[in-house]
Amino acid sequence: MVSYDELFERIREKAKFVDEKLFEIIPEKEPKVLYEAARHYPLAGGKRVRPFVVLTSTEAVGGDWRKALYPAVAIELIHNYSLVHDDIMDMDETRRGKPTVHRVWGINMAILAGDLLFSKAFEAISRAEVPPEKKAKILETIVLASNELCEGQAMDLEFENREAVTIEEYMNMVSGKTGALFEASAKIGGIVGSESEEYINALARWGRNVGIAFQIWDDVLDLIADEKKLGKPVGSDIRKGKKTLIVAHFFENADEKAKERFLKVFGKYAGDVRGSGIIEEDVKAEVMEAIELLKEYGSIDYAAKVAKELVDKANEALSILPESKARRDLELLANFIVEREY
Ligand code: GRG
Repeated sequence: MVSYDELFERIREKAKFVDEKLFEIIPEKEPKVLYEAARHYPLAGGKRVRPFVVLTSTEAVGGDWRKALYPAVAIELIHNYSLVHDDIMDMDETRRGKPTVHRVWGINMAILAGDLLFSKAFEAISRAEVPPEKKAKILETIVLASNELCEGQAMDLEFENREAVTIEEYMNMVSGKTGALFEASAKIGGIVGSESEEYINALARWGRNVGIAFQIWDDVLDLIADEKKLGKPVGSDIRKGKKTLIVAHFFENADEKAKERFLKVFGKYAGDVRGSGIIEEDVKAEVMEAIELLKEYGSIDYAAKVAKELVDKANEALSILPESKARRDLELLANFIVEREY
């Protein structure tokens, strides 16, 4: 197995430059409560993968990554904004190992902190040291990705009211919810560093496929990963009734009896079972049975295969770019996404 340590080191190195500009855009300022809430997730951590994709894409087309710093910050701000609002919609308790923004500051302030992060993204773009034509293209890319993010999120919310979704519906949802911002990250890096539409399109294709693979692999890990490495109980998506590619495949292939057995568990333990009279060990056993059903129909293997194929497709798109350390880093990152165990 390849060692990814050097790649992680480069992500951490670039993150320092990103964070310098990120906290310049969202400083400590009055009204204190608003800025504290807005700075909460950026301060709590995060891998800064999307900014790394922006900067490395600029390098991969022969550009100067420093010129891409403000656009990279804009992408991270949009990402953090979407997390704040997503956590409100899901009423999630923790994010990046800390209590969610709405839990600390209340829903109204969390909505506002999210709005601030969104508008700050456009302030970051306005500061980008690129010619006006490039700035216009960056702006268009961010706006179109934000539209798609909303559409993907809306589809995901709507899935909650359904018993099942098709593979096609899932792929459309995830393409917007996770693929669009990864595509925008790589594309914007390309715009900053190059005039070549061919290069920019290749990077965009890479980003979209990697983003989708990232989400699918996340869903696979929820079912197969080591609980300690993952930091959450195995099968938490089954407890919540999350419509993943795995579940979509199962519903398209399982017989009625198997579906019935699966539905007895799926989505039935969304909340904390403590104090409800339900025994955690029993829930665990039921969830394991549901996972066995998914295995029986090859649904987990199917999703893992789709994620790996998307990564291959992504890296193939990069083959038109000149060979470089930056291109290699993008390929490595894509490979890591479907090899990680957490
Ligand atoms: C942008 C206008 C606009 C609206 C947003 C709320 C919403 C609409 C969309 C939700 C999108 C969402 C939460 C997608 C999930 C993305 C995802 C895979 C998050 C986890 O990303 P990581 O692992 O997280 O990169 P870190 O913490 O490392 O940054």
